[in-house]
Amino acid sequence: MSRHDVDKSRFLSLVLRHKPETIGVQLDENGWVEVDVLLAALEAHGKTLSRTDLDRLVKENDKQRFAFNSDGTRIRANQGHSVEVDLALEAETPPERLYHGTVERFLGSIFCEGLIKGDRHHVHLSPNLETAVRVGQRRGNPVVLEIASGEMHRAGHTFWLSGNGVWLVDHVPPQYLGRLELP
Ligand code: HQG
Repeated sequence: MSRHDVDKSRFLSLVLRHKPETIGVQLDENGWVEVDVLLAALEAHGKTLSRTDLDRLVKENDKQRFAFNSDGTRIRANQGHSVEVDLALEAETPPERLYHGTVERFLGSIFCEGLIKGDRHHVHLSPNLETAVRVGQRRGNPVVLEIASGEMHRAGHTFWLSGNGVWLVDHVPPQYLGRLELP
């Protein structure tokens, strides 16, 4: 993906997850916005994007952050919102183990109160180690925590799977967390 596309993709994340008001659009209760409305608003705010550009950004996004509805008339972010939306995700049974990438300086607090969602709607968990390492690396030297997700699920915690393969939960209590030694 080109540098320009990364910038455009970041701006799209800002609009579709956090601040739709920056370009004066509104997300519906499930996070969708009409593509035509979005493109017109982008243009009106000096951020012109063609439909072809948008299709490419959605298709090539490294983490599949965005999705069109079935007939391609609406678009939303797959997850990661800070604005109130109901993604209407189905609860699902997670694999036995999931992973969370973080950094050393948060561990004291994490092992005390568990993983908390902070500004996001959910705690984000990765299906594999490699992804968790990448998530942790955004903040420094990565530390990966292994989550006993099977056990947690059997104990009654709800898990959702986002449209782009990120597992979501409300909270991970510390007893389900273990630090994984990275090679
Ligand atoms: C930490 C990106 C102290 C947590 C990524 C993390 C992911 C605690 C930070 C997605 C804590 C929150 C999500 C506690 C959790 N005490 N620190 N009790 N509980 N933390 O960005 O999981 O590019 O909100 O370890 O790739 O890092 O947005 O969550 O370090 O998929 O698509 O608090 O965001 O994807 O940070 O990242 P974040 P995250 P996108």
